Amino acid sequence: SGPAVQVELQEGAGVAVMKLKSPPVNSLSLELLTEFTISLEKLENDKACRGVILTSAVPHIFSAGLDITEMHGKSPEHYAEFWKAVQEMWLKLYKSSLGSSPAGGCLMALSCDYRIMAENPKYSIGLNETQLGIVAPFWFKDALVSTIGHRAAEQSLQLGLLYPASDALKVGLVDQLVPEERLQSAATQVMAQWLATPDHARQITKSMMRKEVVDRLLKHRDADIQNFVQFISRDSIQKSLQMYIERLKQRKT
Ligand code: CO8
Repeated sequence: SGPAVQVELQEGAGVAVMKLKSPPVNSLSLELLTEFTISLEKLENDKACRGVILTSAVPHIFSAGLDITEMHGKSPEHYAEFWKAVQEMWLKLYKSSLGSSPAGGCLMALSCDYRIMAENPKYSIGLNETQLGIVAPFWFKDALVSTIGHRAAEQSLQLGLLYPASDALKVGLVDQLVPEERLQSAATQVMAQWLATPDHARQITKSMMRKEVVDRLLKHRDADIQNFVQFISRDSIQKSLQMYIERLKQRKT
């Protein structure tokens, strides 16, 4: 099937483009998460790379979020392993010293420095966990609050809102809307602006801004895994997920 994360490093510009390529919907499986984290780590250690643009190689979609099948009908050991990989990916991306400009998606997008979304009312972004009968963990919540503020986050999380592009811009969940065919060029433009700031000053500032949120997960990492495994293993939660998966399949005509 080939790599699910394509990486192209533009040496001259010092910018790498990472593309998720796991059709049909780039759902974040254990395998994809692991591959993503390793690829990002490589770029972090590459002196030639100063910024990352995160996007998708699958048309019309950035990512469907976590792979629901990794959270359904599996063993507690599997849930723990999966959740650890989700934490790992988030910590790597959220703390990344590299600048990033993704094109949509939410969990990963919230970890980036700047979000550009395709201007299409059919596309939406949000943390919709409650719609699945599950609860976004505190560090997802923290990242959302940091981005759109407490009041909007409260509403967004309780209702599990998926914002269409124009609403996402209004609430501040994304920074810019562009026609789909201009995503790449817009990302390159924004990246140039971010990279015009001296790296060390930008990196220290970013780390200062994000430190509290990162430290909170680092401090409670194991408890967070236990919590996830316990929660996701409940019969009632497994039933909710089962129903959601069935509804997804029925949606097809
Ligand atoms: N995981 C696994 N499989 C998925 C997912 C997913 N997230 N999303 C879609 N699929 C599957 C579909 O079931 C379908 O499978 P099949 O072909 O076997 O029927 C296939 O991918 C294609 O999907 P669609 O036909 O629906 O494709 P469309 O292009 O019509 O729509 C969408 C794409 C809009 C992305 C749509 O698939 C969708 O809405 N998916 C659900 C997205 C979602 O709700 N994600 C949230 C996941 S939960 C999460 O990320 C955070 C959990 C935090 C943990 C909480 C702690 C307890």
